[in-house]
Amino acid sequence: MTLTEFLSKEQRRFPKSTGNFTALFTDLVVAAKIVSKAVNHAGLISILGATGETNVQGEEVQKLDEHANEAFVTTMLCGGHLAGMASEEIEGVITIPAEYPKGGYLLLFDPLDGSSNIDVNISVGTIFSILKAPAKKGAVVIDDFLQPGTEQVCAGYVLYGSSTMLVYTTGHGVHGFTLDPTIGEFMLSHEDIRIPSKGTTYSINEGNSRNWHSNTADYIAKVKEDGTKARYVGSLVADFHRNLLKGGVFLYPGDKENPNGKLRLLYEANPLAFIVEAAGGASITATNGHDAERTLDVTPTGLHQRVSLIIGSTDNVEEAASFYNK
Ligand code: P6P
Repeated sequence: MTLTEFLSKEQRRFPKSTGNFTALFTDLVVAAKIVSKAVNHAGLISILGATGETNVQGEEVQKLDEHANEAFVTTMLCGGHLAGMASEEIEGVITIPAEYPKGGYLLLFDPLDGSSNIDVNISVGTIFSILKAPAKKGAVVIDDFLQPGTEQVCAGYVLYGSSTMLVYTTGHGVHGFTLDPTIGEFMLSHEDIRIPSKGTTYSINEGNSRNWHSNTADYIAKVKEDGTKARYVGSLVADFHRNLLKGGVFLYPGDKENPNGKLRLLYEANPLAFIVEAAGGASITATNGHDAERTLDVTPTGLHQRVSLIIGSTDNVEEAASFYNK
């Protein structure tokens, strides 16, 4: 079954649906295919390497970052389904120009997460989140995007790896599609993904251990004692996807140097938390290094705010939470 057929089938489950979401998602898939082609050909069309500029995060912008951001912004701008967008690469909100119709959704995305891995051919990904736009006149403002993760209507990611996969949920199951480049269609390959309740893998950057709070250090000592395997790609979508399919827990906790960790709430933590809960898993955010809180319940205060993230199989996340709530 193609993704197009799957979307039509899903839409028929909701008789009152207008087709706007399906059309929006179809535009998103076009952007994903454009980025997939660029990522898979990067080495050949010499767009590898950095542009020499830095983005709003102060990170070196890779040419592919720019290309991916452009692909999503230009593909999504004129479809008439969005009231606005927010991208990791852009400081403020991306408003819809007057010449285009506006729609009722907000799209937030990290166009190419893990881009520092591009030049060494390690998997990278796009992460996206879709919210309902507040019913109001006039251009959207940052506050319109500051909705808790429970408000998401859709979340997903594209993994540009040995194959290109798109995984998404609208809260009714998590479904994975693999791109068949010979026909340019995403084909249903993983219907109704369920994350194992307990995994035997943990993912964390041990290089940060000198800055860990004692609760993180104690939890990691425990998982090591239990013989849990360490797997860390350093590319969020790749680490998350492996744990989603095989079970396990990923941690990017806050520490003494970076109290809120590194990952972004609105377009990294929230979409992945929405996906993992829809697949039967769990996601917490240990604010100020302890007091574990459900990621989706965090009240956002900024478009690019960082949060600590502990996400994956329910049993593993619950065990981690017990260390953070001590
Ligand atoms: P570190 C990549 O830059 C990224 O944003 C995520 O994809 C990844 O999980 C994390 O940062 C890796 O960070 O500090 O371990 O290199």
